[in-house]
Amino acid sequence: MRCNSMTSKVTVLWIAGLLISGLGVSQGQDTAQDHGLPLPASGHTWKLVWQDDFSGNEIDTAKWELPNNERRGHLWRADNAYLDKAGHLVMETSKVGDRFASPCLRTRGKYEKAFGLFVTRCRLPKTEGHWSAFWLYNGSVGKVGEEGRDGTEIDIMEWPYRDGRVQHALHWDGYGKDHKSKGHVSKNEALLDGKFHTFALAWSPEEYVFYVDGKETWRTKDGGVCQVPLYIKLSVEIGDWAGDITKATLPDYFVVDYVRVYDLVE
Ligand SMILES: [Ca+2]
Repeated sequence: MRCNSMTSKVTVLWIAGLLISGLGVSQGQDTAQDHGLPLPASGHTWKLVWQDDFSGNEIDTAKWELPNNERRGHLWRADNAYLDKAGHLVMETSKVGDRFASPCLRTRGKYEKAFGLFVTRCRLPKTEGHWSAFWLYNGSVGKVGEEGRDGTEIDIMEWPYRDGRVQHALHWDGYGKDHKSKGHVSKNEALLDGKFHTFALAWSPEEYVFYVDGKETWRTKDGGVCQVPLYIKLSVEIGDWAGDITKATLPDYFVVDYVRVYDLVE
């Protein structure tokens, strides 16, 4: 299947190349942006330092912790996450008994890092009532003072809408009376095509830059920029922000091809 698909793709590219070669358009260049990576600063490259491509038979618990707990009126349930044995993590939202359940994966205590390029390639869920997220967090977000420098929740991708809008957000100084946040919503109707897309954050000591499919969507220094390590989270939340889960067509799936972390090196 894959070979046939590749063959036909090559054939299409070859024919397309014949058709437009007279216009001087080059074909087949494999650039960083094809993989959803923003271009590094001149003279630098992105060095891969951590990844999970979900190619095994079971979720690698040396990398990920999967909680089983109550979560805002629904369940975070480890059994709702599994590998499809075709290289993808499947995060399923479903009804289990009389409860709605979804999964969360986090690298807490296993991999925590400050700064770098954090990327996921994933296929977004379709039905209402739940939202997928790719984010960075640790308990230091609760420290009040120092703005977000001593801990910031960084939401690289949140998908509560079903019209192509995607949110990036920052939260710091806890979640009580001192809570502060900034966010940015961009719209890209291509995200509704049911295919895989990439979401990335380039986090340096000076700023955050967010990307959707390799294109910059938000650049900010809000909160003073977090200076401490955070762990990675992939999660599905159930709640009204995304609509009414009782009207959802379940199960629905958030499918993740990979998570990769890069350092910017000379
Ligand atoms: Ca703080």
